[in-house]
Amino acid sequence: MSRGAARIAVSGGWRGAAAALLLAAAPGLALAQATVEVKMEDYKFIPAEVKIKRGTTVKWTNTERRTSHSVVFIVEKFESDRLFPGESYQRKFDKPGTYAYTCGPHPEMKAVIIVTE
Ligand SMILES: [Cu+2]
Repeated sequence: MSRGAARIAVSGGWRGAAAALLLAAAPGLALAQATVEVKMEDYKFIPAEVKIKRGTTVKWTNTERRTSHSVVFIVEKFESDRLFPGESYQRKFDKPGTYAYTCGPHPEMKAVIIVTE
């Protein structure tokens, strides 16, 4: 990355300027499209609390050996498909808020996604 940037700076001109703009925009883009991972393991969501910026995607993966789980958003009364070991579900959060969720077959599994501006 740094070597490429150096070459661009040397080549200069409008092409160099455009490349510099792209590089400057890239970190913001990466942030907006970020995916945060949550594991379902030992009858727990790990981590149980996740804070993200709006526009972030959360991906839940069942890493158990035999047990299946789901993701149930309590307020919205929405349940994902049942996830068998190795399967995952993802959701993008565009609206700020606190999303408490649990697992359909295991209501003792409790966790929360906190979405900020
Ligand atoms: Cu479960």
